[in-house]
Amino acid sequence: MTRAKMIRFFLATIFLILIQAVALNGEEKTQFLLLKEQPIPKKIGEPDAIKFYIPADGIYKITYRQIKNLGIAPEEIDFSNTSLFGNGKEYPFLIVGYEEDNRFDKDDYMVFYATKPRGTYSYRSLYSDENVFRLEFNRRGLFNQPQVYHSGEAQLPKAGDVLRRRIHFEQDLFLDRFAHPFGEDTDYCFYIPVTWLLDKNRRVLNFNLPGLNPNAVEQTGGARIYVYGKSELNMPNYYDHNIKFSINDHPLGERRWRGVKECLLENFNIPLNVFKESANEIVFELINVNDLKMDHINVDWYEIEYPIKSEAISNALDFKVARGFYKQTREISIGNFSNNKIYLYDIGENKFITPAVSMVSGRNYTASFVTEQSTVQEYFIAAEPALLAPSKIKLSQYMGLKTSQHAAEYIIITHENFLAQAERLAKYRAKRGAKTKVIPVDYIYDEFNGSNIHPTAIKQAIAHIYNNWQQPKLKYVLLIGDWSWDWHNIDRQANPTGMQQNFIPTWYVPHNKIEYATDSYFASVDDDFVPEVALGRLPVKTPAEADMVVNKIINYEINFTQSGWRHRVLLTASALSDFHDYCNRLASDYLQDYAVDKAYCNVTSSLDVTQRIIDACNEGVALLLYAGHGSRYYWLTGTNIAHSSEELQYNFQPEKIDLINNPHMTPMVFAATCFTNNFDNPAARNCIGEKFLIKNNGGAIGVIASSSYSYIQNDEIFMQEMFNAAFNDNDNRYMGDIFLYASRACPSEEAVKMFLLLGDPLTRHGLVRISRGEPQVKGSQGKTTYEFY
Ligand SMILES: [Ca+2]
Ligand SMILES: [Ca+2]
Ligand SMILES: [Ca+2]
Ligand SMILES: [Ca+2]
Repeated sequence: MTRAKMIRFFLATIFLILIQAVALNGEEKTQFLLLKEQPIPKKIGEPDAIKFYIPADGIYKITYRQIKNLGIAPEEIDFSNTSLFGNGKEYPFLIVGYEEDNRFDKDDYMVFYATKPRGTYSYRSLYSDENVFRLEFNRRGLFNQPQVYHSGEAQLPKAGDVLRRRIHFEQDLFLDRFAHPFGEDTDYCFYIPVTWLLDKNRRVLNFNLPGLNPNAVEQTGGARIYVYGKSELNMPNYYDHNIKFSINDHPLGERRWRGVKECLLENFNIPLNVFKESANEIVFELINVNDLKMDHINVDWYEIEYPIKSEAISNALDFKVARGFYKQTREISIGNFSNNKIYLYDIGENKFITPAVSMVSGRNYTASFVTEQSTVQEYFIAAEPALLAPSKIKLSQYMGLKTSQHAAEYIIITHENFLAQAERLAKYRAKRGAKTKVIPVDYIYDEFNGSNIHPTAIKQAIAHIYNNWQQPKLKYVLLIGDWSWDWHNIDRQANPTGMQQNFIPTWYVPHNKIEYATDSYFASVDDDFVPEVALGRLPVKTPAEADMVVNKIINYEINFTQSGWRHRVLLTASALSDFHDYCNRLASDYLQDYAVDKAYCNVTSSLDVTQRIIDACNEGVALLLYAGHGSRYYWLTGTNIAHSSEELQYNFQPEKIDLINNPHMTPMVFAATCFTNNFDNPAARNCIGEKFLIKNNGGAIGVIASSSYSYIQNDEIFMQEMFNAAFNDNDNRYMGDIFLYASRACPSEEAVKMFLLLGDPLTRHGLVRISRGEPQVKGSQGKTTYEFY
């Protein structure tokens, strides 16, 4: 290909991908960039954009030094060929001090308006407290085009007392995953519960309304209240939820509804004299219908709209012009600024306006501009001292993930904290012939989601790689990093130190009024949950944990020649004959050529199954199956369903794994029970699956189990397919092969979604038939001559 041809080809590819990206998203709230112009193709490895991490709504200032610190010379940026993106759209930006000399030099700075993330249901995003705005290179944008609306000597009528603002009150003080709307980005972080329990049926929140203007033209204020019904009565003729709302003893209205469902109350006719500038009270009170006293509602957020004075509050003001002010050209003046560098942004029109600034007295400035709008317009104005700084500024590097020029059959998607470990594992795999690529997850967000964290970006990246990269086709995906459903670290009882647990997101699907984590979402390259690639996760939280697991994975394969343990299979079950029968069936159907050890609980026997698991692991076993009752913290290997902590100690708990010492003889663990792989629980204490995997030189090499509630029938079918894959099909040499086979063969969609592989899918499983004699691998201990490909 000639250079010109290559460029044309490259352009066409990028264009197609972008078209596809837009088309795929259809009507969804897409974060893909809507382009006005064809971008110039980017070079791999070059800085692609500057990323600004935005924690709050406001006008931001970026200094020369902040950009220089990234290793970029601000003087050399061609601002006529850059553009600012955020929230899936383009934003205007100014470079103050650019006009005089066409250079961004030392005392110059960049100014733009940006907003924090908002979810569909709340003002918070489920995945991040920060939004990312990107200054993208090689793309013409809305640079330095402020509209001067002020004539300076305009003899226009002055608009007084027509400004209003809205404050959104939302604090995420507790989690309630049993009562929230299902779907993408749903909010289960609530403000306060209102319930008959513990006399919490009347709850009061206080709020202030700074700048309240009692002399406003419009003598009303408004309120929006969003609550969520949690309880259900299931009684005919009764509503599940009955609540009334008031502000400062003024009733706002009542709401009655049924079901675990949201309810929005809106009232924009609240007399202005109800409100005070400070110490207002909003009251949420349950109504006692027929003395039932059974109702539980969670308050998510409320908003107050109120008239304000034409004065900045601490040098900034978000405001809109009142409805009664349509179609009149008037001058608006906002006073009380302590600095004359004032920036005014028109939110609806997405543009900066240059206001006229006049000094009232020594350090008191007023900014004026003209409105001639026919609809309500919202603005944000701020003077220099109130300009905000991003929480972080980073460079985005272009890796070319969306092109088709790479190839990998095995990719590791890692959080940047574990990059060194990911690269070490990838190097080991590559040495054995696997075409491998490490992708820091931020690169995926950069190229697929405008740099914002979202699981959909990971799914789209995997699908793109599967469909468009060169041969060999993608088959194995490893995610390195834990995730917790408590992104905001609210539940400090579960996670007292507040340690970070959110590295690589998972996907949530509803089940019995709660949600559970599924990674099959990522492994399916189309819209269903049936995987096309074998995907596993290492749910590690620290580089030390990542080191521990990566070392274990490598050492396990290097030490394969220690062979006796590889014939052994341990089947364990809790005290119910159904489980015993089922294990016996698996043994007779699949395990004729293996040394099978069975340890079943029985009410009449004193067999210590917990101890048998520990002993068998210490002696060496290639596969451990548990079938029975269980939770994240126990397999029910004691004789009764035990719930007190004393009874539980006879069961197999995560801490029992500390008693296992089995370096290089680490089994695969299959669990046909609930919650063994409930890795996304925010509790600092790891679940059984995590504990088995994250253990130095021992424990398990991989755990295939459910992240949530599961059912005996589904579990049985899934396990049967796992055994089919492991024992009947010689092509399934890797853990991921077994997991992928079972996930594709299992007819229960729910089981496919719930079962997760905690481990590296490209880890060779240890199982070897007795009849085959010694393991069919070349080399000797400590040598690295095995051929996995
Ligand atoms: Ca300059
Ligand atoms: Ca909330
Ligand atoms: Ca699929
Ligand atoms: Ca975890």
